[in-house]
Amino acid sequence: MKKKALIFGITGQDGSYLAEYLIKKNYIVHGVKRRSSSINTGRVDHIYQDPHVSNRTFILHYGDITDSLSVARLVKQIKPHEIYNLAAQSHVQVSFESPEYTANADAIGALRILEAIRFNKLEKKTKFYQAGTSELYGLNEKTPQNEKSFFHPASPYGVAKLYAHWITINYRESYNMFACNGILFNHESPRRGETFVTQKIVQAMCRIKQKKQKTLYLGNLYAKRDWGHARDFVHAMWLIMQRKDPKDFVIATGKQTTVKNFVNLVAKKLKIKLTWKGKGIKEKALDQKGQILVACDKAYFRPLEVNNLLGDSSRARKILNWKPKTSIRELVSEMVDKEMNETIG
Ligand code: NAP
Ligand code: F7E
Repeated sequence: MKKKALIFGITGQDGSYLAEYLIKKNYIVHGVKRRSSSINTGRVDHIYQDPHVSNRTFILHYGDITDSLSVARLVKQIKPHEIYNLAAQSHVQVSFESPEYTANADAIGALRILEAIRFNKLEKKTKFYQAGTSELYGLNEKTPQNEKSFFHPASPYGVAKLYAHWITINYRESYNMFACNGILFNHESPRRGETFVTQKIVQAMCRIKQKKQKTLYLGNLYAKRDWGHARDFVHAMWLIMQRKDPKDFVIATGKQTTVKNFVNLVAKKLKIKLTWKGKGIKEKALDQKGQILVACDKAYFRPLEVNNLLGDSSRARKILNWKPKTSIRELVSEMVDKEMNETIG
């Protein structure tokens, strides 16, 4: 019998890679998408199967993580072996603008799924994965961060995810459920949302190369992130769920890059020569003709910044035998190639 997985957040970056991965592993994948006025399935259209096809391995359902009834109904109807909770308002800066919604989706959303498993008496059958984040470490700048490092979230997003982290552990300890957290550091891909910094840089630099845009405006150039590839990271999610005992794992590359260096890597790939000048908000990157290609804009600075993230994933490397396959240069190359191929002409 094929295993059934239920993915909340199927239309997102990770949901799409995870669905592809599980279909290849012979799962039947059920995904939850929310209703929107324009179509939001672009990342999974290539694996879509018409409802009239018999023995479908990819099935989409409407639902919303802020709607307990739809969550409970789907869990009851599908009775999945594995649930991956990837659904979230996942943008840190937006969480300062919409803190209440972020708490509802990112914190209580996890509780709704856990309760639906319990309410439907599926504790023994259904395993639960919670999409945890390096944003939990926040102001704890002591690197590298691992499963034992203390949490000090620095945004409504981070605080909401802290609740989700602990409620997952609480259900595991209270009800003996297989419920676990992957504490994933930043991971990117050509499918990354356009307002996250890596994709924003790639898209703008490609447009600059094609003379369709003059300047890229950014916020803090000196934030350091541990950037991996989403494809490698969804593999870790699956490995976490295959264990006999539920355990939480940090997933990271163990290598750190600043936002500014990410700009330099993209410029290098596009053969754009940049010269950096100035300091603070006045820092700029110019091309050989003296045109300003990159500048800072206060609008992109956050009320509170997470400056220094670098993960130590030795537990995952030892117990799960997981390690990242993609270097940051390969990641940049893949993102730039995809963008250039799509926008040529
Ligand atoms: P993403 O691209 O922003 O995808 C988020 C997904 O959640 C989308 O499918 C979105 O649907 C869905 N969603 C949002 N609100 C929802 C709601 N109320 N009900 C149902 N679905 C909802 O995020 P991602 O990069 O794939 O990340 C996946 C998960 O990992 C998120 O929980 C994120 O917080 C967490 N995480 C991400 C990273 C990273 O670096 N990527 C690192 C650590 C943790 P729409 O398409 O309709 O918006
Ligand atoms: O910012 C700085 C910004 O928005 C990265 C989410 O997936 O990873 C992601 O959160 C850094 C920050 O990602 C701009 O201040 C500078 O220091 O790409 P980001 P994030 O905040 O790290 C974690 C692990 C998650 O869990 C989240 O869901 O880049 N930065 N200038 C900028 N950031 C943005 N977005 N835009 C700028 O113009």
